[in-house]
Amino acid sequence: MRIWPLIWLLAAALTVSACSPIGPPQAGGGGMEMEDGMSMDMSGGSMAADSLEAQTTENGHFKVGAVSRLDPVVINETHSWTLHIETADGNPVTDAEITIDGGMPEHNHGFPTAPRVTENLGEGKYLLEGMRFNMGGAWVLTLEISSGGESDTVTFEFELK
Ligand SMILES: [Cu+2]
Repeated sequence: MRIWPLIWLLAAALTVSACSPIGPPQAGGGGMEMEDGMSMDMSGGSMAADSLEAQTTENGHFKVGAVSRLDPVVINETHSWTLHIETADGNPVTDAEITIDGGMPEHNHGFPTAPRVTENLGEGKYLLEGMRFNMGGAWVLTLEISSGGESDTVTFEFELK
């Protein structure tokens, strides 16, 4: 019975690509992605690349902008963003260490990828690669930023609809 290993492989692949890589499987979470071009999400989801308003971090140390390089942002497409970081008084932060977190709090899952800053572009700009949204709905993107002995956090909330 040579077909069984294939079936197990397929089952494993479907499990891996299901809605919740981190939390438990969700019921009715808005759709599951099978693979590219086979999304079961009926609502899709998109937004303009510059939808996120610049924000001040929680403790006021930095001002942060985040703009997608894919316009519009659509689901199921891996893409990059440009981050822009300034001090509170408007000077570019050129030596920031940035870690990325986020996902869909309502669905209790994170990003389907592990986005991270891969390049310091100078003048306070940073390249964030590996962004991908696997369904429409409410997402958050959290940045933890360290520079000059200060560490601070900012969370962007947005919706792909
Ligand atoms: Cu979700």
